[in-house]
Amino acid sequence: MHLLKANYNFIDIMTSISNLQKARAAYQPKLPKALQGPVKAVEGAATQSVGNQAEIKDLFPNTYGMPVVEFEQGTEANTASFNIGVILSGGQAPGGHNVISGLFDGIKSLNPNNKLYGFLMGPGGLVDHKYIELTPEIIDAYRNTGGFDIIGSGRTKLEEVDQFEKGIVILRELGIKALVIIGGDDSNTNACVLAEYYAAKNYGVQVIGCPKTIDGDLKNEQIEASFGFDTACKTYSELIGNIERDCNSARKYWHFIKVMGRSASHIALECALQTQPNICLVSEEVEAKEMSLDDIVSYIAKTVAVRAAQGDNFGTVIIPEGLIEFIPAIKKLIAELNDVLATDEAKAVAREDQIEYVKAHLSAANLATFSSLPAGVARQLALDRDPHGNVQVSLIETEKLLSEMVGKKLAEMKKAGEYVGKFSAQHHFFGYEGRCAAPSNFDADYCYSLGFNASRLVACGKTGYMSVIRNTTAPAEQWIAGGVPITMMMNLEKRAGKFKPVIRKALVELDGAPFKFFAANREKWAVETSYLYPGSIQYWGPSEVCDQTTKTLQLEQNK
Ligand code: FBP
Repeated sequence: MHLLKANYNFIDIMTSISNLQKARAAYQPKLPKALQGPVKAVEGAATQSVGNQAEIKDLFPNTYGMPVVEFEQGTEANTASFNIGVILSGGQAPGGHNVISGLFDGIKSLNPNNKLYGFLMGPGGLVDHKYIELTPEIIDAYRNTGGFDIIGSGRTKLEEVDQFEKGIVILRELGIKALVIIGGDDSNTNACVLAEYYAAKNYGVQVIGCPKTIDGDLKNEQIEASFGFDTACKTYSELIGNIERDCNSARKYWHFIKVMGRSASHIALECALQTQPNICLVSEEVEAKEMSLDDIVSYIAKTVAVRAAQGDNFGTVIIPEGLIEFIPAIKKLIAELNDVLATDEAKAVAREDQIEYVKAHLSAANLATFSSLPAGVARQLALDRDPHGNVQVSLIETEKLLSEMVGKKLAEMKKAGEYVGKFSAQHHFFGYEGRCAAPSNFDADYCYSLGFNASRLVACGKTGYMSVIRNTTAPAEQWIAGGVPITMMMNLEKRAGKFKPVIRKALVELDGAPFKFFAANREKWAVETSYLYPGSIQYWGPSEVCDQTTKTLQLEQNK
């Protein structure tokens, strides 16, 4: 089997694999009927961006307004041979290997001489010319497995002309006709910029995106779900269910469980729907209700007190990773910090002096918020950003911050005679545990279809498109395959102090069916112990167990 070594060399070594892996390797992912043979591309009407139409049109003159494409069964299959490059970008998400194996099988079915090259460790591999050819042997070793280790991933932001020009050198050298970028909203925004640049320069290289992220926030009218969300949520929900059972057995701890999702609370909400905890915070609601940190703490403390009054000194709280950024006062602070940190003067300040620099440049109101935060949290907000400028919320221990504050609030309530009970907390953070899990049947099929479909978008000459599979609560045979222009998903947003074209992130909609279902049940779940134990992902067995989609998707599609 081929493994990626730390020095990025691929070597042949026979390693043993688990029995489950062996059995799973034989799984043949399902494809929509339209992709099972030759395809015909049916084009819809011209499209528009979701916002700032005039500005996005000006910025993307060559890739704006293109039609949505849907594939139907066609008659012609073979094409002249071509080569493809593929990049895995950003955080890992279950099913990435299946996107690549679907892409591989897709191009081979068009012409067996077609080749697939994988750029190593993310977009940086394209710029630095680090790649491997993905052979049938390598592909077979990674079918239906979790992880991105087939070629590795990275967060290099592709945005400079110099990077695009370095990229075209290696793309030409390898005879690559199209580049497939598998990534989240930021990476697909960059894919769109790259597609526009190569189109403007007439370089003859197409760029296609694939919607990835466990966070579930790359979705819209055309994209029903980003891949990996299904498996990651099922993995976290299994663990949360196990904790709930332990909690209900020992009856002595409150478990504070933070789950990933940098910005949107889709993961927290889906896990709540699967496990019915006592409390689940939803960042989007915190923002809409303009709740302060103290409001959130009081809300949790009151529930603890109500349960304690009935003799239940235990419970579970799910906390979305991005919560802190949605508390209005902190959101305002982060917006100003972004502007303060964006100047050349700020960039030149030595790291050890940055906190003082920031404090000296904040407005009085934001300085007060900044100073009220625990030092570690303030530091994370002010200093550590990823290459896309995002606050690294996975490093902020919100679960501990909240439980400490709840403990203090309960002590005050005890003094005031408003609480009688014991409060002892345990903390968990589920993020990395789920990002490389072996894909569920849904993600295995969905990802394979997304990759296979990308090969058809390339074959029909598309660039600046996202590979899209719809109707996903129906059996895979009935899924609808096609492509959507990435410009259609864009609007202007402020990033690092400047307005930039970006794909609009999908946050939890408070008037959407998943949140409404949760809101209608949460009071009961808070007081009663209504835990649900979803158990581990099953690959074989009754279809209602193995092929179930997320509750979010079911509720959104009214199933
Ligand atoms: P993507 O948006 O790139 O898919 O990554 C999502 C995510 O897993 C978030 O949930 C989390 O906040 C972040 O990545 C962690 O980043 P890192 O992998 O760099 O620690």
